Amino acid sequence: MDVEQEKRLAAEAAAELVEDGMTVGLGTGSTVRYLLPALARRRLRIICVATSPRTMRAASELGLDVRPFDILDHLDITIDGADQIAPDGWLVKGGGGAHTREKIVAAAASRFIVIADSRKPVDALHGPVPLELLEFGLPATLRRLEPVAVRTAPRSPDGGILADYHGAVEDPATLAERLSATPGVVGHGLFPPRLVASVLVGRGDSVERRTV
Ligand code: DER
Repeated sequence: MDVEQEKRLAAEAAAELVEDGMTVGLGTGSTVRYLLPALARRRLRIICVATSPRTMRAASELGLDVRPFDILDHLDITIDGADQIAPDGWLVKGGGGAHTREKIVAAAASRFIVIADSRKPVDALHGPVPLELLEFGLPATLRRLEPVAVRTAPRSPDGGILADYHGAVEDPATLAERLSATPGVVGHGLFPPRLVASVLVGRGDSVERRTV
């Protein structure tokens, strides 16, 4: 299995869904790194919004028109990777620490397209679930979230503390509700199926397309 080829195939298939004149949300991660050149090659008149400084830099260097996400209140399409993809469309995202922005950009789009290699589909979601936490009152928040570990990695693009919830994920909807309701949690990496339009998974030398 050539994982990089699978990422590239899924990303290139997603790039073909973008049409001239669209507004496009760009995710973050190594699969999106294949999306950006595929989009740039098509020389479309599109306006893009990036979910992280590294995506913004990479997209701008390729000549894509990247604008701050304060001039638009809606996107035609958002394309992003995922860490895990459950059969019912629940996702775990946030390995790259940009999940709070990614969820905002995914939710703002008419269509959210997930691109992934064949390692990402799972039978059932499992931890860790990425978290973004407010620094204020961090010890108290961590106590409420046990089992949880704070990452040593850099902070989120908005300066939040990155951590991971290491508990069971039997029922993603219940856990998502609990995490969203926990004071101090700014964002978490559980993305519900209602956000996802379709999933493009590279498998070998082809792309499996699944509508959620
Ligand atoms: O951090 C994120 O949410 C990324 O989108 C991640 O879920 C996928 O990263 P990858 O494309 O490098 O596997």
